Amino acid sequence: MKLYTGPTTPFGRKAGIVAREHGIAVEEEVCNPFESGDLAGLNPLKLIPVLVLDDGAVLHDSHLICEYLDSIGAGPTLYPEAGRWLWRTRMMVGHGLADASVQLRLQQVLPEAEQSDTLKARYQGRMARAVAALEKEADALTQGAMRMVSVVI
Ligand SMILES: N[C@@H](CCC(=O)N[C@@H](CS)C(=O)NCC(=O)O)C(=O)O
Repeated sequence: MKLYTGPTTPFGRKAGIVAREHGIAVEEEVCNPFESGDLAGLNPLKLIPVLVLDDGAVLHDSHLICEYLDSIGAGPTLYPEAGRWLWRTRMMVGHGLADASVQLRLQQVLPEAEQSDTLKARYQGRMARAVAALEKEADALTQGAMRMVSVVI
């Protein structure tokens, strides 16, 4: 199977980690979502990561890709039942942190006249609150069996 990903995407990185944790061979195809026209044919949202299975089926969004890889992987699941609503909520804080950092960077690379100070401040505030919240619980979240929350943060 082939994972369309990029050198700086936190979402593609997450999918690659899950594949490696489970010993699943995945060919990585580096793709720039801002340039590659082919990507829209695989994912109408034109976002990476995208996973193309050996039978040609296409999965997109890192949440779905990670759960799929976990479901076919060998070894312990990264989605254990114990405490799942709590740790999955914290995982979403980590995901939102990554998303805000991507959005902030997208603002910063726009021509200056097109950048929004309001949006940049909103993303920076979200990131600061997410880091502070995760920092408080970092030890508890990363102790014991490896779970997706550790992969994300
Ligand atoms: N919810 C999606 C987010 C994917 C996403 O935002 N990917 C970024 C790269 S980090 C992208 O492809 N951006 C292209 C764009 O914004 O046009 C996921 O978790 O896979």
